[in-house]
Amino acid sequence: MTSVASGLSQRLARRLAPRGIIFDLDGVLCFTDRFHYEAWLDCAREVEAPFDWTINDRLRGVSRMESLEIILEGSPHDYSDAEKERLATEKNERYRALLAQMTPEDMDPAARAMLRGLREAGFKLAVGSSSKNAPYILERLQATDLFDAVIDGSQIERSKPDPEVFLRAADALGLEPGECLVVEDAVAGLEAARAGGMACVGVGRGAWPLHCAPDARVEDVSELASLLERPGSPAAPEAEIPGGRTWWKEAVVYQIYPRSFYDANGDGIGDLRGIIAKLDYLSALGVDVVWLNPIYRSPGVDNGYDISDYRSILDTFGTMDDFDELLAALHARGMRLVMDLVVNHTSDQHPWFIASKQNPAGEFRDFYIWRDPAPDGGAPNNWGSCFGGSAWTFDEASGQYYLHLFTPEQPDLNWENPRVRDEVFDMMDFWFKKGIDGFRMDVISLISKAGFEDGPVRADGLWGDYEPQCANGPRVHEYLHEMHERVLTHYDDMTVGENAAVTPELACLYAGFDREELDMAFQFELMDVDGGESRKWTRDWDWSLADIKRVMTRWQETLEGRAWNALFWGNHDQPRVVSRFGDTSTDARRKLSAKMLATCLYLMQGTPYIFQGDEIAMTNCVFTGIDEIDDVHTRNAFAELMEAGLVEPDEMMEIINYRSREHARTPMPWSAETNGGFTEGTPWHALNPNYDKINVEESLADADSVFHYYRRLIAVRRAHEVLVYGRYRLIASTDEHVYAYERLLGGTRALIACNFGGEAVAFDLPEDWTGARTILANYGNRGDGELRPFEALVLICEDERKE
Ligand code: TEU
Ligand code: CA
Repeated sequence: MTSVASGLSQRLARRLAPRGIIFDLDGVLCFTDRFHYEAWLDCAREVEAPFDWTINDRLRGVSRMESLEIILEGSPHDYSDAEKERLATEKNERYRALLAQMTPEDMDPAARAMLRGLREAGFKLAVGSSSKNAPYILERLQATDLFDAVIDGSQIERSKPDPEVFLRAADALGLEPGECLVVEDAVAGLEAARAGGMACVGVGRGAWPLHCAPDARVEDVSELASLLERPGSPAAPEAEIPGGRTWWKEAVVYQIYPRSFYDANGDGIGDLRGIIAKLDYLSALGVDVVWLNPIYRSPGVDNGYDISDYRSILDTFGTMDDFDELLAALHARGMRLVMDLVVNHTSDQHPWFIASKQNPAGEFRDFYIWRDPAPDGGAPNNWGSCFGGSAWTFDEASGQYYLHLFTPEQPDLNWENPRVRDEVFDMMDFWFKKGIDGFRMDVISLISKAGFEDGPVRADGLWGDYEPQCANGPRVHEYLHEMHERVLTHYDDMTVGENAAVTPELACLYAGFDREELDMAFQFELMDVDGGESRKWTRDWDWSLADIKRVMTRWQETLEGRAWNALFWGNHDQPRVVSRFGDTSTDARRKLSAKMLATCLYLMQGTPYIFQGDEIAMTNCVFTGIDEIDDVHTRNAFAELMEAGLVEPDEMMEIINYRSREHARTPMPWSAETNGGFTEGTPWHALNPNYDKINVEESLADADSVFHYYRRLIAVRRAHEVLVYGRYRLIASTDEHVYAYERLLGGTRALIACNFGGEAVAFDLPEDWTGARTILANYGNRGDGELRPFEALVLICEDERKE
């Protein structure tokens, strides 16, 4: 039995190579809830207290005497200690009598098979239960023989959360506590494991407080097999992992656009309590990190990217208490929180800007970028704003222009001013001290400007391009390094920059392992393969797989060993991925292609980012008029291009229906009910009309859904270190339909093969792959000599390759 740990979550793998596994019995290997329920019901009747399943749920993992106290809270009578003793004893007797009803069928055959498999693989197994009934239950289940040792309540003096029971079990197996892994469903059990210095796996969807958060989670105990399987592939030594192992490299991020996620108070707008209400959903998906689009106070000209107070929550989204609760609830589930940091610009309603504008001689003037008019009285240069019109707005009172790369309501901060940096860094500290886990940094590559000369005229012929003088400017690395020194280095955080115009070489500067700037950089070359930003509002949107392969391979190869990728197919600024690069012509194709796209990208080297709704393969809408569009970028572009006579209205709608970021912002459909169950009120934005068919409820109910595939994809990535840290190698590089690549780490290799086309194509596995094991397949199996339409396959092999 070699290095079983390699199959565990990396966090766990680092902690130990388990030789023994200690199982809690009740709630993990069998369920005795209904017997407890019946026994307590009798007791409650006797003491004339109410009793139902909700009360019964509260008794889970709670000692017998404490349970009795909870029930007695509802009783009109008082009981002496002796009577309480009698009541508890009688409950126990009834319970034990009821246990006689248990049969071997009360243990899931998959769990039984898993236990046998683990023993064959050389693990020593024990049961560690605080219940005196454990041996009897095992006997009823005919499961006693599956274990090398059983420690039950009669053998210990102190029950969980005291570690005694697990320490005794380890001892009985002849192992050190550090060599054992505990499998538990209850908080007290996880606390006991932690107190005993053992690693632990949490079973079920429980919300575990951080102090005892399990090292790995499974929904059902039988899934433990896939966590522990695969002897023979040693986790790579630390030295083989450039930049080392970190939690954010292993994590999967889920992006929430709060306005459109879930509305808890019926005002039609998503909110923080709405997110809290859906955390079990995220936990079931298996994501590790949530990134929230801006939730700060804002006039909402650009849906939150115009911030007027960095330290307050927008009323519409809730209160700071709601925020604290959300953060604690995420942490309790072992998830982390990343906030949006928007510091290239503020809102024009931010007190700094109000002061800056009001008083040209005052201390805040220099917080922003003011310039005198050009000699002709016009704007200082020809730069156009990203969101239409000039990038300069004139202020009558002072006779100067201020710079805004986005709307006039988003004036750019002057990072040259050290006081601006002090304020930003202080504000970051404020959020870190609250306990957040990182930042996604909005257009961070634009914060250092230089030159202020006219830029080359853009493709639309209307304005000059600010990018050559604003993107990746001369002091940007100095600023980020300062941010790292003064803030980031003090926290175990993750940071990802949104980097306009970043090349792989530049990403190695922003996010190089040895640079002390950011952890990752979002690149936009992939988003640009269909004409993306540079030719944004055109119909020229052809793309080819060759372009995708070229872009992604260059990023993978250039960053290898030097920096870390951020992998995304879409976000709140992009149309829906399945409409863009997949096939939505039939439901079957939509699902297959969505699964294929996720497999192809998320198993490359880098941290995957899932945009809300992509896990159920939401699609673009068909908008019929500009009045259906809320987004300021799309609306301004429409107005400007129309006025310049550059496009016709029909053509513009066609372009919007392909490209607009509006598609990403329609509310999340939770069910087929009115308004997709997103709100009980009137939604701030119409839902995609296909919500009756494409919604979360449907996806959860269908075992073959895109959601469940994403769940497996995430679990597979978590279980195989090669899929996180392995080197990327493109194969079949000239194939026009198939994107295939390998990942290599130590003696382990994985193969990912995806057919991007709607026709079956011939595809022979490379020779040394034919015997490999399939670990994920969107058709559920492997075809022969071909890849079917939109097929995705993932194979793994642990033999040392003969090269
Ligand atoms: O986006 C920056 C950015 O590159 C956008 O101009 C993007 O190209 C555009 O949204 C596509 O329509 C960031 C935020 O992600 C975006 O939501 C904000 O509107 C923008 O910054 C300004 O803060
Ligand atoms: Ca609301």
